[in-house]
Amino acid sequence: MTHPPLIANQLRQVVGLAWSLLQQLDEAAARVKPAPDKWSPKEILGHLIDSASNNHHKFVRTLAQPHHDFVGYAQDFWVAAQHYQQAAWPSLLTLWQAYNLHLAWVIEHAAPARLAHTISIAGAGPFRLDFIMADYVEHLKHHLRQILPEAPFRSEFANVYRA
Ligand code: NI
Repeated sequence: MTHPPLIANQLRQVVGLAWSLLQQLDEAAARVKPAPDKWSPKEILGHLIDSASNNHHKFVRTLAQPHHDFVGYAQDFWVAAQHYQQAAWPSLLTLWQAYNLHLAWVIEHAAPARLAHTISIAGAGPFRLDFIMADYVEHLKHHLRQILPEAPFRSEFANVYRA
C-alpha cells in the first residue's frame, strides 16, 4: 500500500475531512493546552506545518539522488520559536491545507523509478522514499487524532518513524 497515487489520494481525503472539522474550532478552543507541557490545537497544526516543510525537503532531495542524508529537527523548539500559539487559527489552517495539497501533488508525480531511493534521517534508516511518503500521512493522522479524537481517520500504512 505504498503506491504514490494511493498515498496522494489518501492525503487529500485526510486533509479534506480534517479541514471541515478543524474549521469548526474557534480561536479560544484552538488555544487550549490539555496540559502545560502539551501542545494546543494551534501548536499541533504548527507542528504539522513544520512536518510538511521538512518532508517537502525529504521528498524532493531524495528524488534527486539515490541516497540522501537528511537532518533531524528540534520539534518543540520549532513550535515555540514560531509562536504558533499566538498565530491566527484561520491562517494556520490555510497554510496547512495548501502545503499538504502541494505535497499530495509532489507524491502523485514522483517518478516511479526513484521510489527506491533512500534517505537517512539524523542517522536513522535508510528508508525508501515511498515508505517515507506513506509514513508522512500516518504521522499527519496521528496528530490530527489528538485534536479530533472522533474523526474516522484510518491507518492504512505501516508506521515506524514519527517526526
Ligand atoms: Ni509529530
